[in-house]
Amino acid sequence: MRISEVHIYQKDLQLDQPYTMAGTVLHALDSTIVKLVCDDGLVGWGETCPVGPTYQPEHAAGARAALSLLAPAIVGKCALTPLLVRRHMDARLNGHNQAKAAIDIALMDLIGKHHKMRVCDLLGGAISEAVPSYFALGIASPEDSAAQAREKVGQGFPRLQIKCGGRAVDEDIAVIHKVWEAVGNEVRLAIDANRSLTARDTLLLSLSCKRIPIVIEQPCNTMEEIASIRSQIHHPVYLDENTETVNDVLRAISLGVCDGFGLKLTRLGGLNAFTTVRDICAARSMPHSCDDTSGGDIIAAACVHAGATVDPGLLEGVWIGAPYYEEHYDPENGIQIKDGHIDLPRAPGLGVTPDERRIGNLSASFN
Ligand code: 0XW
Ligand code: MG
Repeated sequence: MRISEVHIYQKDLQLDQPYTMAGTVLHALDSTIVKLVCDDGLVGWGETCPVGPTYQPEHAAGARAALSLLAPAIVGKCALTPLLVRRHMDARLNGHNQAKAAIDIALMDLIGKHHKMRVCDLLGGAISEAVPSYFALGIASPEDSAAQAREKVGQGFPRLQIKCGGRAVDEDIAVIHKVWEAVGNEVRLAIDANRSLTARDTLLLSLSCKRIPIVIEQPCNTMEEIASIRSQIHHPVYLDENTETVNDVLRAISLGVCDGFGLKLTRLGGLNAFTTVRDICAARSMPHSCDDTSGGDIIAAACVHAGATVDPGLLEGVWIGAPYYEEHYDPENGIQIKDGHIDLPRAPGLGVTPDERRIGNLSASFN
């Protein structure tokens, strides 16, 4: 079963309301969709969608440029051997995990369809048929954050992530107290500074919120800054943006820099790299999420399949973009959150079938 065609699409996903993180306001997301066609007619889908150009080093147009370089290296290769395809891609282009991930995901979709197995089963087997999700509250005032937190608890989310940073740390501290007053122990809480706090402000925040059970996600820009204050922080610390490779995860665990991770499938290189990290985390009992930076039904399905294979005691949830925009590529089996949880798709492969009228503009094709 050889790859005979590679098609790359660009899709703008319009957000229902601005998505805010420290120092960033986004109104739309630029997603890249990959369609692989094999010589037997089977089709596999992949997707990669950064959350704006400043969240991590890769950006959307860069992913498409990288994919255009990679596509000729994979045409004619066997779709059933993703490790070998990965080696062909690495021989053509160093790094660019985010682009390679879209191909890796499309291959797993193809392999699942070929064997009539779901992707979760190819990754070792689903532990349950639904995974917990979590909601990210954007940067807002204490009152608005508390009101939205109540609303999301009412919708059944078992975990909330509160964005902070990019403003006076006093405001972040006020938000955390107000949200805690509003929801208390009804929901698990994390705060996420998306690299924006100084070590000083991280310490002030942790001290001022000492009695509130929060996880502090990616407070500072570098692993070194976090390591320097780690022993003085009163809360569990998770890394997110600093885990760009499998080796970063190994380094963070071996240096004792963190207590868990916010993991992104495409940043690590796709489903196969994620399962490596999943198993490393399990070996050290490290909790983690199973997210991606953003995107539509294809990447959401990949995250749900991967998340379903994680030890539930370690899974911090599967974040998907669906609550922030209404569009679905697959009008019938689009990935959605119900009662704070996401059902695993039932069909083989990823279990989503994009309507090609909904996946944006063709940007390049190779055969
Ligand atoms: C909440 N997320 C999973 C979605 C956005 O991409 C940011 C990200 C995070 O945790 O940083
Ligand atoms: Mg994060």
